[in-house]
Amino acid sequence: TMPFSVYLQQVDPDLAGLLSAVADASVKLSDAVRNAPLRNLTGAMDTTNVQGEIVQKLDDYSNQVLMDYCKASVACAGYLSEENEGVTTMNETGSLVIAVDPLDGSSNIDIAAPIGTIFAIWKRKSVAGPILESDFLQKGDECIAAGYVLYGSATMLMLSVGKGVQLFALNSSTATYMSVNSNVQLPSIGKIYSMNQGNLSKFEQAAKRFVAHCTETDKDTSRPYSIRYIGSMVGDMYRTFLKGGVFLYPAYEGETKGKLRLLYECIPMSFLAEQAGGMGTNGKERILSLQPTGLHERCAIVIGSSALVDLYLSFSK
Ligand code: AHM
Ligand code: MG
Repeated sequence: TMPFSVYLQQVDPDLAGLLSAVADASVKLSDAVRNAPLRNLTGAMDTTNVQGEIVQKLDDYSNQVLMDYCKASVACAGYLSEENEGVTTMNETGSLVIAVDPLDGSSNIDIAAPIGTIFAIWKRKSVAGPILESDFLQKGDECIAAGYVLYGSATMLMLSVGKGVQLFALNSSTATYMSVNSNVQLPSIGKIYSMNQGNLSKFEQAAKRFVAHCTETDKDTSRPYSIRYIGSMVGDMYRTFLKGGVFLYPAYEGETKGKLRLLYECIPMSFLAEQAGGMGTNGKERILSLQPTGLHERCAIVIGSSALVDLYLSFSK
C-alpha cells in the first residue's frame, strides 16, 4: 500500500507541504490522545474559548501543536481555529489558509471515546502581507482540500483534494500514514440515522417529521432505522462514510442555524461527503453553496447518503 508521503507527490507542492504538516501534527496528537491520562492532559483548563465553552487541556494542546506545524509550513499564510477568536498570520508570503477544529468531540475527550481533528484549506484571496478575515470567508465550493483525522480504535486520515476521497491508516510503529482506500464511496442508501434525539423538542419541524419517519415500521423500506450516536462528529461521520446513513445536527426551532460551525466542521465534512458521492445540506441549501459571514458562524447540517438527505429535504418543504 502507498505511504501518504508518496500520495502527496501527485498534489500541488504548496498544498502537499501543508497537508504533510497537518498529518505530522496529527501523528503527535494521536500519541497525546492515547496517552493523555498519563501525561496530565485530561480535564479542563481554567479558561473558556470564544464560544464561551469550557476548553479541555487537550483542546488547547491540539491547537498549539497545529499552530506550530502550520507555521513551519511555508505555504500556510493563515490559520483559523475553534479555539482562537481571530485569524492568525502564519507566513505573509504563503498562498493558503487553513480552518481547523483542532480536537472535535470535546465531551468525549476524557472517556476514551473517538475524537478527531477537522480541517479545510483555501487559497488566500489577498495577495500577500498579514492575513485578513475575508481570506477565510470563502464558500465550501472554493475549498481546495478538506479532511479529518479520527483518533478512534485506529487513527484514520480521510482526505480530499477535490479528486475523490482517499483514506489512510496510521501505522503507529513507524508513525506513517498508509493508503487503505483510494476511492471512498459513501453508500447512496443507509439504515442508520445519527443525531442527539434527546434534543428533538428543540429542533425544527423537518427534524421531527424525519425522526417520526425513521422510527415508523415499514417492511418495504426496512424501517424502523437504527440510531447510532457517538457525539463526536468525526466518529459519527466515519461510520456514515463507510456504512451509509445520515448524520444530523438540525436547525433549532425558529432559527436557521444548529450547533456546529460552518467553516471548520460543516464545510470540510460536506466537501468530503460530496467528493464521496454523498450530500450535505443545512435543510434548505447545499452547505458548499453557503456564503460564510462570520469566522465562528454556526450552521445546521444534514449529511450522508443521498437517499436520506433527500428524504429530509422533502420534509423541509
Ligand atoms: P466541539 O467542537 O466543541 O467538540 O463540539 C462539536 C461536537 C460534535 O463533534 C458533535 O457532533 C456535537 O458536538 C455533539 O453535540 P451534542 O452534545 O449537543 O449532541
Ligand atoms: Mg468540533
